[in-house]
Amino acid sequence: MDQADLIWMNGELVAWEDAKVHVLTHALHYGTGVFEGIRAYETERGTAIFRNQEHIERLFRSADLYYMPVPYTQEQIKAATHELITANNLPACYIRPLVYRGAGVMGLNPLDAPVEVAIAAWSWGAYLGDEGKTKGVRAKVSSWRRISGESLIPHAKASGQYLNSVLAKIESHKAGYEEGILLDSQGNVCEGTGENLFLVRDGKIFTPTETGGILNGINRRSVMQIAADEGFELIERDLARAELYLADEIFMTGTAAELTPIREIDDRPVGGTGVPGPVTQRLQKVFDDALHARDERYLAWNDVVPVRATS
Ligand code: PPE
Repeated sequence: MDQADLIWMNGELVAWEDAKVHVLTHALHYGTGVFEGIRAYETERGTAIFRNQEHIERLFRSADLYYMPVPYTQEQIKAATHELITANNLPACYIRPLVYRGAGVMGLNPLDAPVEVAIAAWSWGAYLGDEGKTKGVRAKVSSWRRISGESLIPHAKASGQYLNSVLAKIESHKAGYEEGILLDSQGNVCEGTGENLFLVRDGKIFTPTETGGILNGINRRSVMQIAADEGFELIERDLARAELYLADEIFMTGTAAELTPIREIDDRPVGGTGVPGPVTQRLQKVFDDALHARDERYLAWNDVVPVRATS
């Protein structure tokens, strides 16, 4: 990975190589952490963090769902993201806030373990490759089902829950695909290992509902807003696996992946040709403009860092 100079750890900026934890950190043993993935873009207004407030709100909600009181306010975390970007002089970056149970208590009751917070930032290119973003990726329906609300809290972005995504990602890579698509416990289409999923059929856009155990992505909601503003009909409903094969277009959204088309699903070229279709291309263009503060309609989504990065 592309290292930066400093990491924000419990209120201090420390050198990247000194941002360490004890091996008895509770989260390391039991997955008791929650995190966010946020991107900041180089824009004409300076470095702009995309929907920073919404990500910080979700971080706090995830922490609350797992009984972790965050020892900072949302305003302090937001100020920390600005401070970190400025201190590292990053014009564009991926930001990873992590709230976790630290060391001091062993066993499954973590309530007496300290809650710690770290925020790292580094530059991270196209998550599924540059070619993936333009031409689309090859995906495979995973044999692993997405975690369900019967055992965990799919709405939370919690560290331990990602073992589910890790299994699906490894399986898809070993089989020669770039991404795995997980069905939910009912067998309906759910999402990618780190992305929400949309499909287009006869000009209409479809995406799974929140009750199916998806992580309700911030980019999912952004693209839904853009689709509505662009006059597309968008329907949230359960989607059968076969609808992936019948789709004219399929794409995924996520902070890391941004908007990435799927060109092949289970070895079938999407829409017959595998070439990203017009709806995907239109949404990708407007979304990219929104990310880079180029679209007047969405400027409220761009949280501009007050100090400009110098090159
Ligand atoms: N589902 C999952 C399971 C998920 O991890 C993400 C984000 C999304 C949907 C999309 O959410 P949003 O980013 O709010 O639109 N995945 C993050 C982690 C990726 C990683 O490899 O780490 C991300 O994109 O930052």
